[in-house]
Amino acid sequence: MWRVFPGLFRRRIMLAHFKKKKRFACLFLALLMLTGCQGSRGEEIQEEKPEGEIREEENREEENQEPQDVRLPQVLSMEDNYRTYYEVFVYSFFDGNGDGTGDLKGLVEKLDYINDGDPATTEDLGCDGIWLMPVMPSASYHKYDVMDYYAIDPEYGTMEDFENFMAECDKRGIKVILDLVINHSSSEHPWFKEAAAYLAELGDGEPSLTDCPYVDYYHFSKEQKTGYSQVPGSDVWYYESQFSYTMPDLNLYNESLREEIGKIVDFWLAKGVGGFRLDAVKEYETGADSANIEILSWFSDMVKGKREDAYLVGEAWTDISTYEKYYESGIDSLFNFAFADSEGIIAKVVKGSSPASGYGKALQNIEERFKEYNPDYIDAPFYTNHDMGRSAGYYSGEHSPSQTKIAGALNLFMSGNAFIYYGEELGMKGSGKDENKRAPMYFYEDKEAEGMCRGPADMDGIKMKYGSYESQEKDPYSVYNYYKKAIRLRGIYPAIRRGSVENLEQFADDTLTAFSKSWEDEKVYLFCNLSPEERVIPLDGLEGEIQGIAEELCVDEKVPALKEGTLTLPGYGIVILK
Ligand SMILES: [Ca+2]
Ligand SMILES: [Ca+2]
Ligand SMILES: [Ca+2]
Repeated sequence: MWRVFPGLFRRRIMLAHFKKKKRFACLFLALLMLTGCQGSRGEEIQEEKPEGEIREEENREEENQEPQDVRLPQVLSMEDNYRTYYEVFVYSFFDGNGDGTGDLKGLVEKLDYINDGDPATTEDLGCDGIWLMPVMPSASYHKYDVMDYYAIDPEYGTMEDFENFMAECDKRGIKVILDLVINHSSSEHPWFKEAAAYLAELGDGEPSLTDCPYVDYYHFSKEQKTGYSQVPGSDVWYYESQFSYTMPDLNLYNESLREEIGKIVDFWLAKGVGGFRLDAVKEYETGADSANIEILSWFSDMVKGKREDAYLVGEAWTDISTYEKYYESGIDSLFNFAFADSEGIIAKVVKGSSPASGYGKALQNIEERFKEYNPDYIDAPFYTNHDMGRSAGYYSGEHSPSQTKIAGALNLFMSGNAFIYYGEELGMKGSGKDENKRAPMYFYEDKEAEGMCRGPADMDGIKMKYGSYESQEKDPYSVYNYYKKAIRLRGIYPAIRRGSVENLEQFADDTLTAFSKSWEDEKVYLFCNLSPEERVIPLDGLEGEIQGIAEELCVDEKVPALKEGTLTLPGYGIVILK
């Protein structure tokens, strides 16, 4: 049977929510009175109803014994590997000691922004995972060239600061994965310095691994091959350095190095880290995918042997027909590049340069493809990262704010671990050189405000398109409040977070994508309108399957309606039917 009054249904849902959290209700109402009732529409019922009226409806609710469909976002056990990750560049996030550079103390100060640990509060984003970009000592500002795998870069703080950060994340149910860069080390790493000095001294002779075992930790050669640099002080020896001469490539087939990497993993797991993001896995052996798969297989088995629930995600920045094969290694996840960046599936369907119907189709298609290589794979969708231009710059014109929002949802409504790059939830800008993509987290308009970071030295001045967190937080229709609601919906519905997709081809067209997601006994139907115009959609064939509108995610005050089997969906609106 169709529900005639979706608005009423939504109110009931919110009341169910309200009843469940009676403990928090009084405090919440008091807070609302103090804050002038602002927030996202997710909480609108508590906001708009005077206390007396809520009581009245609550009683009616009890009489009716309506099913209580809606829950708070799930609090996951640390073992659970279907989360919402927030990618943090510590350098540009928040400065805890006033030197202008972000650090671990600053990050801890702003952890409540990411997750305050209370599922009943909605002042936080509600992410339950953090991908921490490299924090180990490094000669570069981005720290993707490690000088010591067992320490914290002094710019970011001390090991004690890190331990404190881990404890604070643990309190909040945030699983932390560490960026582990083992394709290469820094040319300042003692292993490399010792090996390079030994070879410079040796000249044209044959190196002895007894005299210097580190010679075999890297790829040294007397031949200057592509991607090789000259060993300092030697006119005989070269070393592989695919990214930069400051980043000598490690030889991941060396057994002693593998043992060392095992110790590094032990060290960080003992600190409470929940897993690793593996940098540049496609370059482990450049141009040799099967070797890379073999190395990943070794790494994955090694880590899982130490901790079964450790989560591993690899960065293989290439086309999907290549990185899907990397699932053969048994690694949990590979970043799903096909959906990311300015020319990925998400941006293309939002811009309209490819049909919206392709999104639902692609979701169903990737399941089949990835499963073929690893039935236990966990997708790792993301939309942008620190190597890509900020997504707010992908769209221009009057609909660009709506496009920026809905694209974020298309990432967050994908199954697996969805990743958000810091600041995307504010629609931050930044493109061109890498430094621009890593601008200071825009907490406040005032650049001099306490805790605001300076950002990378070579960064250009960046003109932001949307306001800072401080201003967006107050606007119910801001990019920030949209993202926050999308994250929350992801957390509430297991089918969204981990469900299997069935594309609903019969409803899809150039500007509409529709699909269902199922997980255990939950099935939700998502309709996404990727055009600025309202769409009227007869839901033929879904009679008996759908009770009504469970949730909406819309870009402005217009909300969807479902009446007598016909769905009305505002421009750039998403509806979740159940
Ligand atoms: Ca600092
Ligand atoms: Ca919360
Ligand atoms: Ca390599």
